[in-house]
Amino acid sequence: MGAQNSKPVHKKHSRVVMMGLDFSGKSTILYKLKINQTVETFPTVGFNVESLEVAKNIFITVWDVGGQDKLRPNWKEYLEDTDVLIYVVDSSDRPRIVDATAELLTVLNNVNMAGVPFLVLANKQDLPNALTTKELVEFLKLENYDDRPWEILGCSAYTGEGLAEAVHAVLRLLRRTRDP
Ligand SMILES: Nc1nc2c(ncn2[C@@H]2O[C@H](COP(=O)(O)OP(=O)(O)OP(=O)(O)O)[C@@H](O)[C@H]2O)c(=O)[nH]1
Ligand SMILES: [Mg+2]
Repeated sequence: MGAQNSKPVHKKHSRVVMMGLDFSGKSTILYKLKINQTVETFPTVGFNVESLEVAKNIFITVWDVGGQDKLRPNWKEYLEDTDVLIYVVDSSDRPRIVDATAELLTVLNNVNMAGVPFLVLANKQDLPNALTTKELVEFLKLENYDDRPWEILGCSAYTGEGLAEAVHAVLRLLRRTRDP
């Protein structure tokens, strides 16, 4: 059962797409969630996909799509039927925040993404120069997205900090997706 005032997740298998610039830590996050280990990753060409049981009998299928600039034109192929977008940001990569902002806008403007809720993961919070979530709300212009639910959370795929909260946030957002 969901919490009071929120409907239960309506599907047993939900589709979650994880995007973000290359090197932001998407694959590291995916495998930390899946096997609870920090694995050595290589830049993803194409995608990784894993199914996770996030609550009893509630599964999400997470599509982790390679983020190198030459691969970003392919992102649109993954968006159909998406229930929640996870957008991963390298919080220490200040020079590329502008790119991260533009790419997020492109994804959310896609016709398949109308009203789809999203979670921004401000990854690499273990690094000393990491931007805070408050700063990222501003840089990513998140307040502009008043047409859908969204959340932002800090995390570190290295330490695992924030990842349990991230899963809870995805569950919350899934309860707020449009009715099928
Ligand atoms: N310090 C720190 N480094 C991290 C963290 N998460 C990932 N990394 C490192 O960041 C680099 C990129 O991680 P990946 O998971 O391969 O990044 P990606 O977003 O999947 O990249 P693409 O597949 O090219 O889109 C790797 O060297 C990771 O070890 C983190 O939380 N903290
Ligand atoms: Mg990857």
